[in-house]
Amino acid sequence: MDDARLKLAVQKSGRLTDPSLDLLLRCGLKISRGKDQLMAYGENMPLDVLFVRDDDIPDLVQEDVCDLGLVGLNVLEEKRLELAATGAKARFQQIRTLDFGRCRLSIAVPEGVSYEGPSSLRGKRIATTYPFMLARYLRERDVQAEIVTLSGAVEIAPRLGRADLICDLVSTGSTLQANHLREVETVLESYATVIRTPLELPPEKNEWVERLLMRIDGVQQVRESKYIMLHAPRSALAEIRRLLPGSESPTIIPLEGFPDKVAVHAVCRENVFWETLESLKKAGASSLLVLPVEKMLA
Ligand code: PRT
Ligand code: ZN
Repeated sequence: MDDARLKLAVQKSGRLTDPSLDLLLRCGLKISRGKDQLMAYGENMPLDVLFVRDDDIPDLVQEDVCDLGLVGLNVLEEKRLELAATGAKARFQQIRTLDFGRCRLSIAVPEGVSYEGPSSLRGKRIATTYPFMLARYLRERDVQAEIVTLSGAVEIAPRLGRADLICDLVSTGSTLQANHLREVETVLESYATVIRTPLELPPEKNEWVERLLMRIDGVQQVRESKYIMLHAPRSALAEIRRLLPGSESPTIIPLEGFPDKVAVHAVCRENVFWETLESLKKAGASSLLVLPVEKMLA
């Protein structure tokens, strides 16, 4: 491997793969990736992408095989606790929160089973693939229960008689519903993150890390941001500025032939909903136009 190039670990095939590659693409990275290849070469940045199982990403980064990794907070937290149990400390550093991979680690009970808070978990068998996080959750609530560690298919454990309830990742909730389970507690709110090696990198590599992070920030801001244009009576400007969601300093442009009117252009760092447009119109705005933002660099 070429040590002068950054190594970034990404999930090989799973829920984080497409959004991770999409993010890198939007950051301007061009990679050539053959099918089933473990590594892709960055053609226009000194950065290579390694495709691995998500569970391996924290170790690859803390063992300095990779400089950076994109991985779920759920995997990171579990790894941190697993290391802590052996007296070790996680060496990877979480440096960004990403806007995809959202899910929660939740406790769910079979439909029809009563639940009155964490004390209802006492003495129960709970199936999970996250034993360390579940153990911490129970410990913090002073609840003794049996943790049944599985490697997958947690949602069917109660039906198979292997557990009374489960602790698993949920996003839409449809898997729980299909398995007649009811979500009762959230153990962790999770999302994808960027992690990096604790090692100090040579200046050229570090510069690329900074550049990549700046682009990631830009991509994430842009996803939510909108460019809004409207006409407004000068007298309504204060109210209109107040209504523009998440915009700092709008540009005010005089309108030729209309001394009482101006054009307002602003970047809104939040989504602009129909309700906002309706409020703006009510405040006197007209000719409203909302455009997506393509790129942004602070
Ligand atoms: O092979 P590898 O180990 O790399 O993949 P994996 O099977 O461990 O992970 P994968 O691809 O399922 O998930 C990768 C990461 O995506 C997770 O670590 C989370 O950070 C994130 N993520 C986001 C999710 C979900 N949403 C999610 N819903 N991971 C898993 N699920 C599963 C959940 O376990 C359950 O089986 O989806 C099912 C529930 O989904 P809903 O939509 O029906 O609620
Ligand atoms: Zn995994």
